[in-house]
Amino acid sequence: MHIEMITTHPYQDQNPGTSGLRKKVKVFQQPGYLENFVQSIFDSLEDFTGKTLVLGGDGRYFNRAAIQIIIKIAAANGFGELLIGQGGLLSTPAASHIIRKYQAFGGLILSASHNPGGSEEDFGIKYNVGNGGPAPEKDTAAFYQRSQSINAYKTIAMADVDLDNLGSQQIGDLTITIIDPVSDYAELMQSIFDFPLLKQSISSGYITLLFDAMHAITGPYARRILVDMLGAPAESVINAEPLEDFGGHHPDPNLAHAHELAEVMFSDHAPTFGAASDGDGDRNMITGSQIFVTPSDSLAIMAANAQLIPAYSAGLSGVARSMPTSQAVDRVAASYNIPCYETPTGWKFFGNLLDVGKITLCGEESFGTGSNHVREKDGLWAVLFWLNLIARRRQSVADIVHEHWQKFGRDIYCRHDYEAVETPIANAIVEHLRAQLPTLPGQVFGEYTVKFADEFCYKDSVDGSISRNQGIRVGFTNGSRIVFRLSGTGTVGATLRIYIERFEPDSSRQNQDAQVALAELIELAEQLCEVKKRTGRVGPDVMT
Ligand code: G16
Repeated sequence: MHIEMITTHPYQDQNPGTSGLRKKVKVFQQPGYLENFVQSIFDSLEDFTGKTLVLGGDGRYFNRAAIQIIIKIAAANGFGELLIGQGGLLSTPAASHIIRKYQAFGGLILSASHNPGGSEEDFGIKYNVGNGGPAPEKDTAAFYQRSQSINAYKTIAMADVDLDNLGSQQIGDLTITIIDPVSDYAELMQSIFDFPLLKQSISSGYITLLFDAMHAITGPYARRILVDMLGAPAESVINAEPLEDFGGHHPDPNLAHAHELAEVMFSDHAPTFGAASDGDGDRNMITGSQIFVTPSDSLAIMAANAQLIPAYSAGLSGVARSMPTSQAVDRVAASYNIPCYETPTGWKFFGNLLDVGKITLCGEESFGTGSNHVREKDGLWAVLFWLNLIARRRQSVADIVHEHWQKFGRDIYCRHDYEAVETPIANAIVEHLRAQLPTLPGQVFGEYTVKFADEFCYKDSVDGSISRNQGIRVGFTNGSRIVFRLSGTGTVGATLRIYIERFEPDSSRQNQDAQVALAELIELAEQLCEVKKRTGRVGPDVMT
């Protein structure tokens, strides 16, 4: 194996965001761009010679080409084995599981998640560490720092690897194994949930379902698990073929983008249960006949019912949510007397808590829920969790949600996104908010009195690391909150996210439309941040 050193020059923009490096495909196609970033990762890691690297992606445009480039760089850098999903495919949760199961050194996952794909759209790459989870901030900071001074990367001259046939081949000291991307993951799901009960509930017609794979990675996983293993009719999985451009759509599981599913679920022929997942299979949207379950409520309901699922029957050690996620799960934790942790946005912040067993379940408002079974959020796991719940409780999704609200109260919640805002304007909005923080406490706005106003700073209770500037919070004396933060996953300009919530204990007032119930707070959010005024927009681009 002849190692070549290729001279390169640094790119200034390789600072990973909330979840890896995400850019337009054209940016990644620049000479040496992907190569630099991968070499920067390897240069920042230690002691991997002869060890195993997991490699796969969501199948979007540039996935296959990127995998061939990475294989050669990994070979030149001394990895001993590459485990690659057949066709270059691996969902993010499956990659996390495979890293853990085969005790790999780490993995590279190629995805820009829910962002659109295609030659003019987005691509992404992230490194996951040996626990199967996203690299922590100290690692991503090291990757970025290395990328700023890199002047050469290592590669080898070799023919492209056949990604489509299962099996192993030897290139010098490197073993390359093409693995079935689904089977290990399907086996894991079978070990967590009550598959015989699910099979029976589906075959008896008690549960009917519709899963929208959005032409992204979960198609093959959903077909194997829901159709082949659990016996759901083939037409229960729609848009199941992974496509390089996701059929021209955003593979983003929300009511706006998963509209085909949404139309059915709110029609008079809706099945019992409907769900969708995103580009790389880690997000989930849960719906029932005539009802959409917010991700924050979904997390709380899962926590409240976890003992009905075989893998969690002994109860939960604790739960966690990202800061902007609603406080619904906090109420469940308080009533079960288990700890509830509040972390910054980004799945990587759950890793330590899961590793030391402080939490069993965790989730985010951004359509992510997961548990200690892997170190990523997991779309199909959430789907199976809900199916198992429906089968055990013998209740509709709507009844499960309404009963939960009656018992714990409802945290009425919404998120407004202003996308592709010019970066200087977005930064000025944040500065404007920051400037108000000292004077907001005590101020009264209608029925809302500000209790606290701050910028969220997180101290990891396991390793003591501190993450500052994780979003601006304005909390009110009645428990309501408005949170402002800039997204770390966009590729154009800046996305301002505004998260709004209000607690409603009165069951006669819990069935209100969220936008209506939160109208006063939405208005107040504009008063505080002036996003409409400063951008000239009339409203948010996306409301979830
Ligand atoms: C990623 C992260 C999540 C985060 C989400 C939104 O999800 O893994 O932890 O909540 O981005 O982040 P932001 O608000 O910064 O855009 P995914 O599904 O895009 O990988």
